[in-house]
Amino acid sequence: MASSSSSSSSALYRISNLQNHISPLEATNKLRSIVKISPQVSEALSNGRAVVALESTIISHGMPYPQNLQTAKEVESIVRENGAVPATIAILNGVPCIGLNEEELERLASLGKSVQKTAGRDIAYVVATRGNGATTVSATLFFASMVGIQVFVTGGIGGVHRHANQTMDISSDLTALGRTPIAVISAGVKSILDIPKTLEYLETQEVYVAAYKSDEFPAFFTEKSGCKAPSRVDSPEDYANKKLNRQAGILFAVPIPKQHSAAGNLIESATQRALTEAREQNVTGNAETPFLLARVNELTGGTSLAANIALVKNNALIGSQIAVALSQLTG
Ligand code: PSU
Ligand code: MN
Repeated sequence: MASSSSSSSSALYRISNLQNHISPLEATNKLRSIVKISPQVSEALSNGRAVVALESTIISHGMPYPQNLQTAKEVESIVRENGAVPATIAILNGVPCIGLNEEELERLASLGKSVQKTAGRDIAYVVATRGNGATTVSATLFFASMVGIQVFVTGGIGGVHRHANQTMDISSDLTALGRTPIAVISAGVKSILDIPKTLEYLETQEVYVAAYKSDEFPAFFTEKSGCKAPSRVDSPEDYANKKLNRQAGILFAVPIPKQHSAAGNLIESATQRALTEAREQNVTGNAETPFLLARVNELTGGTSLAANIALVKNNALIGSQIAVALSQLTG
């Protein structure tokens, strides 16, 4: 009893040290001093080689074990095959890690949802309590930008939830994108979210949004969302050139490969059902996205997971090409 209360008060002390009683700049420097960068990522960054950041919530909360581990490894291989260095980001025993080794990746994947889903606002808590944290897009952006990574690949970003006018549920991914000059490669935004409102919010946050080889913004499982993309890019080099002129966040939306978009309608109807169930079971807040992803996968008999894996790998391919094109322009 005594030891647990003293450990929780020392955890609180560490949080206040990280967050409240020192300036934001000091807090960032403190975090910087405890971040562990893998030797490969560190070497690439100091030599101006292409590095691609990868988030870890998609591993712990976005996919079941062992497909999550398999996908994480394959995504890293695709990045390497295309001339860039992968940097999967997570917090392990309170240490923010930029670049995981095989054992660390395995640990994260097998711990699954028992790892804390860590958005930007949760970083200090997870570090101070020496927890394991899987970083969402917002937290991954924070660490990637801290070490100077310019490109970040994921599956789908968080956005404005349906019924946000009642719940106010708007992912911090969007505000993080607005202030972090990193290119995020995603397959657009899932239809579990309100796509038109998400695009409006991205505009408010001054995020540059482009679709790859398409005039329409993609909806993750399907190539089209019914929303026009704010702009269009037709090659990684074209994109790299545009990126150089920007100081705010960038969302680069790559449509799912054709052969995997066929199941789009099936997945859409499962999504509608899962959304109704979430309402009925009162699933809200940061539990909503993982609930919907898992339920849609069950309802589609694994079809949505296969499509999810395919699009993440495709994003890794395009993202690596962008990272290489960028490093050639700047390096
Ligand atoms: N969308 C997906 N798969 C995911 C996520 C979103 O298709 O794994 C994860 C990402 O890590 C994203 C986070 O940053 O969910 C957003 O969560 P929230 O909606 O609670 O902000
Ligand atoms: Mn939310």
